[in-house]
Amino acid sequence: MARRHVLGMAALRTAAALGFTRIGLQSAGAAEPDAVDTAPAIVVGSGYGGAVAALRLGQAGIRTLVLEMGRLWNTPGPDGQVFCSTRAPDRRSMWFRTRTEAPLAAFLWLDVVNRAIGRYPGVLDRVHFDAMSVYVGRGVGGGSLVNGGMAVAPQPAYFGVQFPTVDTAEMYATYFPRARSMLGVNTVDPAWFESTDGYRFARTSRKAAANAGLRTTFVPNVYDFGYMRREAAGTVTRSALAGEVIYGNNHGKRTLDKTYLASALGTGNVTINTLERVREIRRSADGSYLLAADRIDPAGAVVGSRQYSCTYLFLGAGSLGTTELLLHARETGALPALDESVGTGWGTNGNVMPGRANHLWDTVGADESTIPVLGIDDRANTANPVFAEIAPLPMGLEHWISLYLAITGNPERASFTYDRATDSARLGWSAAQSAVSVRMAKNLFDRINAANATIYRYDLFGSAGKAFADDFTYHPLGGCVLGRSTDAYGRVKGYSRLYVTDGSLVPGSIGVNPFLTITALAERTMTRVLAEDTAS
Ligand code: FAE
Repeated sequence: MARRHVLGMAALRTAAALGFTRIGLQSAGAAEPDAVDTAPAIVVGSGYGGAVAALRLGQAGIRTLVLEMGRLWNTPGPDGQVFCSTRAPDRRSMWFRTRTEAPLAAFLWLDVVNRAIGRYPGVLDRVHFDAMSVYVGRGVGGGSLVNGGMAVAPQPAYFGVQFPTVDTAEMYATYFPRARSMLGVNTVDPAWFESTDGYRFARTSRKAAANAGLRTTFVPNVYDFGYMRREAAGTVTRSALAGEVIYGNNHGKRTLDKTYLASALGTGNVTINTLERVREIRRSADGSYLLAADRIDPAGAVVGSRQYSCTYLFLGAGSLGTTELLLHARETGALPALDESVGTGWGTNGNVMPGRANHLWDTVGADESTIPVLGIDDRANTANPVFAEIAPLPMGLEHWISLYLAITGNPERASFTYDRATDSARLGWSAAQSAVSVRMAKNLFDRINAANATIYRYDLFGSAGKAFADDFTYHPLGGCVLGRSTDAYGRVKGYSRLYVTDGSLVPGSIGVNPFLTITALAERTMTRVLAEDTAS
């Protein structure tokens, strides 16, 4: 396996160096071979669900094509870096935008955060719906390229409530450990955490929480903490300690292209086509699946259309991408037997982001690590369950702000509907549903402010002077919920050999950061599907 992983990494490097949009062991040669348009298995999307499917299919000897709308991220730009920094974003930062749309829009009410950029298939997208916008990663590795790397398992009891058809004991004994090991999860050394300036902000927030009688807990991560310690010691190039995260980390983070996808390519059975966006799926008379994909050029123009066919189709396009594809297929009559529940059960994982102002003597440090490692755990509070990630705000100066990403137990769910006029999906999430997350988070942070005689920051989230950013989520979940739109293993109801492996399976909330759960569920699906469905 190690040798195969190395071969996969080499294929990724070669494809990047030669500017290929098709990545596989074969493309390690000088010329890009003709594209395959028929494969036994196709995987849509290369985030967590897609990457697990690709690796396990490849290992089973099944020739597999992965279609990813984003680009491969390992070619240095003119500045010698693959990714741009959060402090000086350029066209690499966002998906076909002329201006960045950072979650934190302002500082002291000033519009100093966002910058004009050129249109390009950048790594972070913000998808706008009526009352909610959704951040997603674009590229080979999906959300792993832009996220904070927090790899947290939910509480078993909550997992059991959300997934009544899944054997909880088996998940915690087999699939969560498998996901952790494959993703390269590690933990910060507690002694180093206590001493390093990079986590002064987390220690300050921990003290404020403790003053309110609240418990904090360490959270594992896929960022290599050994690397971060060397960053702090000045022996390697800085990434987490240089403000890099939402527009990509140039070093230190074990993103999917370095883990699952490198191993998948190393099997020799997996090819990844980039800058190809699947537009529609249907089924032919012989039961195979037909896909139409648009080829996108770096300026965003559709420069061609490709048709693909496969026997086994795995959807890993994320909660938005997979739900949109299936909703479109059902509503246009391409896959009319899809269940009525497709498009429902969607939620924000209760995401809401507040900031607090600390006293002058409670400093957060100018050198914050971008990688969160602590969460305030108030999930036992049944009226207002909250797990609040202590989030960094790496501005390169002392600002006395404590920022949080609160994951509240908001029970609100929304549905997508297909809008025929625009041929797109509309999300029925309302501002009133976000207000439920705010109420829950406010309950917690009011207690922290009262115990510390501190106040909220009203200058961070736009001109309206909001204390809570409640109009975006990092954690879109649901739309094709496990056990409702699919069977208990992600097999889509109404169609054989069609599977969902991504965050759309999670019913709107998982109580903690979701990618470990998505990965573990995908591992469980692939174990079952490869044992039962592909044998004949
Ligand atoms: P995802 O990773 O989104 O992958 C879907 C892939 O499919 C993407 O590469 C898309 O470009 C591609 N795609 C979509 N539609 C199409 C199409 N039609 N044709 C071809 N390709 C397509 O899906 N979670 C954590 O657990 N811990 C964290 O610390 C954390 N921090 C986050 C920070 C940020 C800024 C963001 C945005 C998210 C964060 N998340 C975090 C959420 C996490 O990244 C997310 O739950 C997973 O990435 C979802 O995995 P999926 O496999 O569902």
